[in-house]
Amino acid sequence: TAVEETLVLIKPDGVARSLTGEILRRIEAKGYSLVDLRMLQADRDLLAQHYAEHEGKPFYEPLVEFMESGPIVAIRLAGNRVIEGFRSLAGATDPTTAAPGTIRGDLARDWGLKVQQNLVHGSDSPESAQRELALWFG
Ligand code: DAT
Ligand code: MG
Repeated sequence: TAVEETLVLIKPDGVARSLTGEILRRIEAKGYSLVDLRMLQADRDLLAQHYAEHEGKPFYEPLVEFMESGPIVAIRLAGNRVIEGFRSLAGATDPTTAAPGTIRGDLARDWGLKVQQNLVHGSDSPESAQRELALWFG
């Protein structure tokens, strides 16, 4: 069977805070393979498709506005069990309670905003990974 792939995004807060290198370092040090990588400014249409599952939730609008606010680094990442493994590296959604040792736990915090600025996105299932990789990498 083919090696698993996932979509990782370094969100606008990660790029703005110059944490791109630190985040890539952690991913590479863990042993996953960078297959493709691009920096882009996401438009609303792409973000609406990416976050379709969250439409209508209270944090949806602030989330899309935040994701539109600056450049994003999109990564096609490969490795056995990389979907689960990257989410483990990233830590819990809420950076305040994300475990120390994780990207979010070590490098992100609550800024008192309506949306969690938690540095990274990782696909949550094989189905999501396929769908999201097609959106961001075509
Ligand atoms: P994850 O990014 O850990 O997969 P998710 O898919 O549930 O989390 O949510 C997508 C993003 O939306 C998340 O990274 C940050 C934001 N978010 C989620 N739940 C939130 C909440 N209760 N309050 C504010 N922002 C939230
Ligand atoms: Mg998610």
